[in-house]
Amino acid sequence: MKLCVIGLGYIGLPTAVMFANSGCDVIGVDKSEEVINILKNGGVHIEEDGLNEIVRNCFDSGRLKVSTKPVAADVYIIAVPTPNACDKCLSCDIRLVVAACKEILPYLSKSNIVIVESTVAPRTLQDYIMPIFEEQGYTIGEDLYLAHCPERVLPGRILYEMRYNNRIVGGITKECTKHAAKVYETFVEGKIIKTDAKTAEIAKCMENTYRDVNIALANELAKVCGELNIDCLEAIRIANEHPRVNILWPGPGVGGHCLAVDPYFIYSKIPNLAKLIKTARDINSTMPYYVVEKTVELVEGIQKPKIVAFGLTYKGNIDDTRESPAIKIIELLKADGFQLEVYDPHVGKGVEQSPYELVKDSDLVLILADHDEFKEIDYNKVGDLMRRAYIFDTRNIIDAEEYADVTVINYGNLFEFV
Ligand code: SAJ
Repeated sequence: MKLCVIGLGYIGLPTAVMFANSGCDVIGVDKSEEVINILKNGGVHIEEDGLNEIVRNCFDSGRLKVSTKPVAADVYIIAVPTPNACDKCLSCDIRLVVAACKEILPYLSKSNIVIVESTVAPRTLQDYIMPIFEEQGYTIGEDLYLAHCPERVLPGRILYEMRYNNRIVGGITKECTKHAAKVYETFVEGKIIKTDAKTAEIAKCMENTYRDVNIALANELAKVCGELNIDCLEAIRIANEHPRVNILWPGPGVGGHCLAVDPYFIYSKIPNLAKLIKTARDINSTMPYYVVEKTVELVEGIQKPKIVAFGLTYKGNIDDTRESPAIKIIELLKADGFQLEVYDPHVGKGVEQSPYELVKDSDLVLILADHDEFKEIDYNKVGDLMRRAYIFDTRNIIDAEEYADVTVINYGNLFEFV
């Protein structure tokens, strides 16, 4: 089986190597010359455990080739970004998916399979993608098979989850579903769940919306508890002792290219009905403002306070800064005129010095990502070097009892300091 994977990003590149590793001939296509050159020169442009090694093996075996242009293949997998459009409801911008479909048209032949992996709004395949191929004379389900097969992998565990997670395969027709499912049977060891395209589209958006709404609840509870002088973290821990309760954790906000984006794909379809989804988005996307407001209160009264932010990425142990609340917080603090140092070993920020050197004479360390490196820091030593040993841990990664020489502030005790 010969596959052409369009878009070699966080999903496309691992997908291409999974197929190549299972014996398929894969051409990975990316329009960025820079990405193609990095890959050809033995590197990878994204941080993901084990990815570099497996990419190299696939190149060495000759199963993976990369190019800026598509070629004729049996299967086309489209994994290009689908950001929010710049409209009022932040709908799904499918222009790159449409462009990729148009780009493969000259190479297509009868009985090819076209799979869209990019997350899209419900009904996108039916309403916008199918007509592109029909206009060329194809009958979907008879001489061309079109399906949506969203990925569900967690950044940081992509290679493992791509193989072992259950996979949704939703074709335009039953024949489309059958053909697309066969493609994934090459390497997927999880269950292959067969459905139709529009159900697959909304199911994928629902998964991330579910998580976004649950995080919003945790963030709202953190604010409410703060106002009531209650330790929110302790309360969540206790509530979670209930056999059917699993409240998530408050943080600096929700980032990444999934939770902060996909819920709008449902909301924008029917805004007057999708009220909870929008409220959750509003709660999560305004968390950086809450963190900034509290940070300002924490340094109040200090002449020219120096703040050191640990973490730029949207979550721990990855190098992905897309939609990162940390970046928003840093931008807002800088705009307010604060003197700020930023340290994030995963994106090479501030690494010229050690974190201990960076915190010298600072008044507040602000923890914004839960990288393992941050958990290994000796915060007593950090405290000794700071001018005022305050740490605002928005990720709740430091055990305050372990460190007597610093004041650890988190969503459990923030109300005592502001
Ligand atoms: N977060 C919190 N509190 C929590 C949990 C997470 O504030 O208790 C924050 C994180 O710090 C981060 C954001 O939420 O900023 C999102 O992180 P995440 O780990 O929940 O999810 P993603 O965006 O990295 O990956 C999600 C996953 N979806 C679900 O868990 C439903 C993944 O399986 C999807 O494949 C991925 O989106 C995607 O590509 O859609």
